[in-house]
Amino acid sequence: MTKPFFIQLVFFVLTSLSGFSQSTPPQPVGPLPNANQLRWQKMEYYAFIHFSINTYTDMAWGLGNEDPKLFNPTKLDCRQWARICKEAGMKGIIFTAKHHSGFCLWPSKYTEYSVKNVPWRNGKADIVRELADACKEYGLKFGVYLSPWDRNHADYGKPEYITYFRNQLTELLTNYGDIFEVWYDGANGGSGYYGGANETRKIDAKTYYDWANTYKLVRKLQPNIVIWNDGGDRADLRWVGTEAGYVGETNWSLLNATGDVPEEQLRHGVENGNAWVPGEVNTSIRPEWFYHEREDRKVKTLPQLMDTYYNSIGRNGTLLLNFPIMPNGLINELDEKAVQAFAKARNEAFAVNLAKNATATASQVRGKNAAYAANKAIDADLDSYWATDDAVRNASLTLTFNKPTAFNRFLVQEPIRLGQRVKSFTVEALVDGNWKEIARETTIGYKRILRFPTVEATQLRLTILDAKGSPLISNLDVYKAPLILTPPMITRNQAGDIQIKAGDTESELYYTLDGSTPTAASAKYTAPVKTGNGKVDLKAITYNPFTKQSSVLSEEKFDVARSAWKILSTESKSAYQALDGNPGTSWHQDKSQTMPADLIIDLGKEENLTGFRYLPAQNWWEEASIITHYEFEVSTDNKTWKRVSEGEFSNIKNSPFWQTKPFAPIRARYIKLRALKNTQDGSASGYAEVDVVTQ
Ligand code: FUL
Repeated sequence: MTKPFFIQLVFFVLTSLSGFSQSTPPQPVGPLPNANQLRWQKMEYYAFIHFSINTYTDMAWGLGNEDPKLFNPTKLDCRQWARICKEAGMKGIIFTAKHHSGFCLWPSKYTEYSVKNVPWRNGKADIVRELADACKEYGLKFGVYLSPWDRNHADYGKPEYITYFRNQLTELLTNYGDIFEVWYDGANGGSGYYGGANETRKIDAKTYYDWANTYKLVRKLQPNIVIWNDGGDRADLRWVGTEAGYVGETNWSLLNATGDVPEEQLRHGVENGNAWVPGEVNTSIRPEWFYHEREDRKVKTLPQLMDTYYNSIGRNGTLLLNFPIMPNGLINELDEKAVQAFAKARNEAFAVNLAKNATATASQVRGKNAAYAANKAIDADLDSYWATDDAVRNASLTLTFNKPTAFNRFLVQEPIRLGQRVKSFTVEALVDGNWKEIARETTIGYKRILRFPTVEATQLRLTILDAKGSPLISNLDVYKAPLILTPPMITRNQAGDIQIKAGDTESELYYTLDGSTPTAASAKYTAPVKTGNGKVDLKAITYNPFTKQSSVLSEEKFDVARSAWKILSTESKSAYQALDGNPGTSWHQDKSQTMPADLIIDLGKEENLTGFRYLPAQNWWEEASIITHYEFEVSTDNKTWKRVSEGEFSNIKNSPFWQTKPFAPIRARYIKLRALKNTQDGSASGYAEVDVVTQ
């Protein structure tokens, strides 16, 4: 029914006088997320699970020729995986149904290289089914990883393989219920078994897979899915350019949908990008994605996991945290404990939202309308928001606490269904009557969480300095998180002296050298510990004398000291940075050095060698690249050499951590690490550290 004319007139006059027209909702500032991307973003935290045939060969990537008989998870229990994920607060699981080896964890009709040809359970198992069922039971969403690169399949590289790939995808997206996300890794390393051809096959990742048609198939089979792909075409989500567990502080959920995406844009998104492609931070709870017993002492510590949280979910990303499955088919107890502690610490940090004890006021409210008032940012309803008039780009929102309040965390959210808008903002605290700036930042997005030293204040002010449209804030929380002590960093220099460092200045450090667990009664660290030339097992804790709390333990096992080592293959003094025990410093081959490039070292005396270790330059993108293929030789006289190991450092570019290559025991005095290939053709290879393992 239309309103009588005079009411319409009064309405018109009122709206014109008071800016009431601004009581209509603000227009979106595109590009915008679609419903699947919005649903996905709200999941925030979910698991990756890596398990395959190479779990049984202790490799990062299978070669495609591994014997299916090796696959023997005697205690397999997908319900254990789901329980752990659920208790950890995760919302779903993405499973490596097929990794690069090509081995399928479901009985695909299209290949013999799968669980159907293993003696375990007489070839009757379907691990994808077991996990899909366990996810349902625990109320988790389920996703699949199907590696496009297949090192087993004879047709890989030919058009026929694309049909095979889509057939497999159809099986996975048809037979296992709702799939929330599908993952296509971009690795296309080249060499493989390929049905017995044992050769290197190169494909053009942009054209070979014909992603556009694969995506159509995916969306037809699973209309609610999100697609992750860092290979060819951009999909619904983007890789953030690293597997180290963080996205850029500036993080736009936008990208230009076509063309190559430089690493910089993966990390930060693109402010004026033409498509909504939010970042997903994928990282493993251990250095590598698959299980290696040697990494049992390298499980991410609580402070590392908390950093990962703030650097992913706290920066407008989601967190995809990986569990490697052990050969027996279970998640390791240490990993379980780590995610439990992580969940507990998050619950403690975000237990009490202090913004609840505050009143909110704003410099400007859209049409002076209560529906957009400042308190909409603290009303615990994520759908309502504080808004300003359309023309506003700069505005502030102030919380006034009912008493002086101490806090060290600030959480802020934009209603992203109307677009990501904020370009820059500050947070200030009113301390003793003066405004003190505690943060000056750029983007917000779905969620931004800031950490800063505790301040006690009567007011807190969020000022939007600039935005792509009128700023909208749907939520604002304030917390006082308890302090978490960081485990100490332990390094040993070439002379064999050990340095221990705490993450803060208040704490003390205690250590042991006899394998026992250090306490505040153990040796106190005051200066580098002289440990001579032998092997050393050092354990240390950070201890806060005021709260009497200790950190999680750090442990480093060092092999023989490198004090007598001499580098023979170069005169360059800086080459010794590869032996200095400091992972932060590195040496790179001379730029004129062509491949293969040798690093020859005299150990000073004969040793019983059983392996070598290589840590690539950690800032490799700036000056030197990472060795991916190598040969390792040893000698007693620096003349006749014996090759004791050769192969690839799989996935080292994305996971630039320590690489350990064991070999049969041998006595030698000279070692030669030969780089055959590195990540950037024609560039110099970089070394942060090179070490040996002795018997
Ligand atoms: C990488 C792969 O090559 C790794 O093996 C792992 O699956 C990771 C999630 O993606 O790039």
